[in-house]
Amino acid sequence: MAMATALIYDEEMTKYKLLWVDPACKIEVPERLTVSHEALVRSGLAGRCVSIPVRAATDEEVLLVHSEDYLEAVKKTPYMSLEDLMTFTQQYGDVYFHPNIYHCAKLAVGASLQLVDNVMTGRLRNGMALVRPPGHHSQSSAANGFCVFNNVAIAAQYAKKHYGVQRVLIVDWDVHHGQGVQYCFEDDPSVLYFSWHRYEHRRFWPNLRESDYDSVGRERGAGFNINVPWNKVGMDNSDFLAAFFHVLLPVAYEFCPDLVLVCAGFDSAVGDPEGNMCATPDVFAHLTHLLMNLAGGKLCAVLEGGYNLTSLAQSVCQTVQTLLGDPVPQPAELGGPCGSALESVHCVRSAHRRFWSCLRHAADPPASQLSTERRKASGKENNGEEGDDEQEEETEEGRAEQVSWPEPPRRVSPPVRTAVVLPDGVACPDGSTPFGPQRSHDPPTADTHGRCIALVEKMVKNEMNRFNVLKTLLVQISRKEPEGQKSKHRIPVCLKEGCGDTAGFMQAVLGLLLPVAYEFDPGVVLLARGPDSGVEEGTWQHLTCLLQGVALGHTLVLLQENERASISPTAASLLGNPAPSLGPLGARLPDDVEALERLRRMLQAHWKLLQTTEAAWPSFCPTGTAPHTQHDPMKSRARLVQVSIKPVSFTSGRVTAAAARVDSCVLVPRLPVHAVTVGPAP
Ligand code: X5A
Ligand code: ZN
Repeated sequence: MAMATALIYDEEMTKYKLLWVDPACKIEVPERLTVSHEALVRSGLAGRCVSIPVRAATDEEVLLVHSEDYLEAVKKTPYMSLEDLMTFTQQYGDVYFHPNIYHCAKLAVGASLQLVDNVMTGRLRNGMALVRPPGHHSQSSAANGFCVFNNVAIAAQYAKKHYGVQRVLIVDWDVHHGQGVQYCFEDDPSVLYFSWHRYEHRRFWPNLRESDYDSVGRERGAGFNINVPWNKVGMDNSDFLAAFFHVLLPVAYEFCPDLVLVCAGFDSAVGDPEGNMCATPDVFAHLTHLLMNLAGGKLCAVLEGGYNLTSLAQSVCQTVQTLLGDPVPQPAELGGPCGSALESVHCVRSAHRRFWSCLRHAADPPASQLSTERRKASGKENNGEEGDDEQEEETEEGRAEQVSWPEPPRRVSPPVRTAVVLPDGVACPDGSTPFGPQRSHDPPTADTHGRCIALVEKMVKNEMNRFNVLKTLLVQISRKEPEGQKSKHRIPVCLKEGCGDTAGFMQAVLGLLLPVAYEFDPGVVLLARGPDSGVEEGTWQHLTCLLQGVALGHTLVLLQENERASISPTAASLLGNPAPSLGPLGARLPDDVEALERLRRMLQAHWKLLQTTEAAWPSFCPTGTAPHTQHDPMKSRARLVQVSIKPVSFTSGRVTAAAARVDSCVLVPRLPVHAVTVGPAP
């Protein structure tokens, strides 16, 4: 498969602007595109992408989503006087026209279609289109919210028509609700639309009843429209990741798209005057990474909003760098989702539980009396203080652009991405580097055990975390029964039919392992596969890929010597190749879903990212204390978290010296796996 990432940009799309005074539209400026593109050029990322020319969409393509009358009306705008343009504009909400916007809108659609063409033909792996005007608010016969034609909706229809794509996932991480996309696919089960958006119980633009969590789609499309309304501003990385772990990802894996389109708006990032959210630009690296193994890696991101030029440019860079396959940054301090976010997640999960097997055990809908609408003081952003919501918003509105945040740390591509330690006579997989005595400058540890240790040392060099302690996440996949005491740091997951049940396995990975891994924030991940684990190769690759979201991708994989066929697929995953599509996941075994739910509820007092419901709700926390407000002194001292999916046993030891830097590796030790000792100082 082709490795490259497409970047589509054309300066022409900067050549229109607001020609009159309109406070609602003044933030949508040409510089949004120039700063984003310049940042990509300056950081060297643009140079690593394949640049694809834009083209103008044809009438036929625009008509895939829009009405003829609307297209004909927009066609006349290049010839209108300023006054006529203003009048034409007035029939729509929060949008402006300009003599050149029709031309740019055709290019924005064409750019999105160029991206789809390149990705669907397999010429390029994935890509991003930097476009203006944005698209997700525009509707069949209406411009809206700076949008003229619905770029992403047209792209989805086009992919279905020209490539016979059966299932498209549209992820709309823009801070506004893409109601135009929702209207387009509401009754269409072949397009799953997910959108989170600032809502504030309908007080935020576009103030639509149908943006709430209970708009799930209709008729055959019921279940294929997922709205996560944010009812407070100030949502942060934890809130966004919680929505991914507990809503989007399980459903997306169950849905199994052939193509992923992202309405990539960055007004959901910190500093944006529209969103007033607190997610840092590096969260987009994680959002991108978590989607990159769906649809065999076929992901097309199309720019939507983003109005703080600094935060926008940084977020665009994070997204593109992740598409290029560079290791993702360490997830910033994840304190767990706030009460209001949890309430939203809870509502969405219960609204969708009848459609998706992965949500079947979601909690009942909340009693309306307990809604955040009535409890202004809940959530972290106004910590216990009573206050008038409206007034508070205005203050925050004014502050948004003055908020400061640290520039995301530079992300580096390691010189050696994946090293392998192999028994004699096993060929080194493509793209990997053999590690061992065959390289003269390596330590003279001839045995595999010694080489394992030396490799771990290399991986963690200069990557000690802020406590200056090496935290290790140990993930063991095995057929054996779990042994030893369960605790918050030792989590055995037992699946009824073992790891061969892909639906159950992925549920455990997405809903339990990843949230714990992200919150734990390890310095290194040890992923060990015991003998005859029963896990399918493709599923294993997904696990390997997904776990690289933590520990800067420092992943050590241990395979059994007799599983040589797994070496290449594993190395491919460590090298950043997308895992193969798993096919739509069937129903999870009720026993497994229930066991996992039970485990999650048990652990969520400690691991806040496991929460899917506000713990203060009576059914889950009879005492009424929210566990996530308690500080757990043990957590910062914990150095090892072990998640075992039918575990084998490991012992802790000490890692000492260090040498050159390696990011990930595959090991096929001669010794039994349990002889490898890695861990904290005693
Ligand atoms: C694409 C986008 C926002 C429109 C806001 C109007 N549109 N108040 O972010
Ligand atoms: Zn937006």
